[in-house]
Amino acid sequence: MFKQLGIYTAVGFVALVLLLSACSEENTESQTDVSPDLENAVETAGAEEAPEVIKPHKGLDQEVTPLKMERDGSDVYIKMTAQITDIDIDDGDTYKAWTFNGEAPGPLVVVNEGDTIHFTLDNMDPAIPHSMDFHAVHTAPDKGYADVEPNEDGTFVYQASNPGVFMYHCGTDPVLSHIANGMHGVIIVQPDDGYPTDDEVDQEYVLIQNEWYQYNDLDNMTNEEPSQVVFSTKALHDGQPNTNGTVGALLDEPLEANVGDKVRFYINNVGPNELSSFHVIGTLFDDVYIDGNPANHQEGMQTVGLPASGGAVVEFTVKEAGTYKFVTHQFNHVQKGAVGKLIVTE
Ligand SMILES: [Cu+2]
Repeated sequence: MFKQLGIYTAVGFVALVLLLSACSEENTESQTDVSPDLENAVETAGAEEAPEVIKPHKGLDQEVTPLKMERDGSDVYIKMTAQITDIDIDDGDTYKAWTFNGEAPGPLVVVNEGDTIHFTLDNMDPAIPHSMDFHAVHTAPDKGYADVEPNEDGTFVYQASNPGVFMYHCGTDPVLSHIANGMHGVIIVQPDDGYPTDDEVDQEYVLIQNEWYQYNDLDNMTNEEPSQVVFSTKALHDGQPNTNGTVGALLDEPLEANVGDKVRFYINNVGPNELSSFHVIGTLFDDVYIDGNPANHQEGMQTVGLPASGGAVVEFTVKEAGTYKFVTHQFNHVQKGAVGKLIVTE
């Protein structure tokens, strides 16, 4: 309590110093007049506020665990892990992420409409509980999304009765910490009768938008702008790239198509906080299925709005060779990394 008060007092001092210096641009004396005590307070505030790796996570970097999935008729048995794994989120910026299976976003899950999911979460985190909230299912959340304690596992059963491109995330309190630290991903529930445009599609990819904040800093996650906003892709077909949410990931490993192709993106904005205004520069979407449900068919859209956790299937035709960048049209987020490219060749 007193320690917290100390931090707030120190933060207050910092704010005061900043305010004073801003208010008196020409009066540089006021900056040089800062007393040694105040300088110490500034340093202390910086040190106290430094984002912290929680103790049992220090030095922990658990290897990526492949997703396990087996099918028996319409019963699918999915096993995933909660684990602590270093993720490169930017050049020289490694984040000791809380993850599913060591990826952030977590691995892509694809099931069919009507499947019964038997889901097991193996919590390899030695310190804190985790859980799984699939947006694709109906369940009593206190049971179906219940916490799994450290070094234990839990199994949950539910049905994927709606088609779509859904978010999944850890739902353990505080949810914001768990999502923003990396515990999010996408589950695609393939529609029974497919999409009306299935026959027209030549290339299809999965894209996910997410944000990063200061490390494990709930106050920053709650009150501040994201440090990075990024796109990643998850391999839907063999040979496709599979990336984490790293700045530049889809500039370094661009998606590919040929002139005349109809391209489909399964997209989801896993947030946790920001909206996405998804747009592909140089084309517009012939067909859009909001949340990936064939019933939500729209045509001729320039930009598709994705609320936090919202998904869509978007389809467009590339008529000329070139480099087509995809962005969120909230360009402040492009400055923070939310851009990738599709290279179209003859
Ligand atoms: Cu969690």
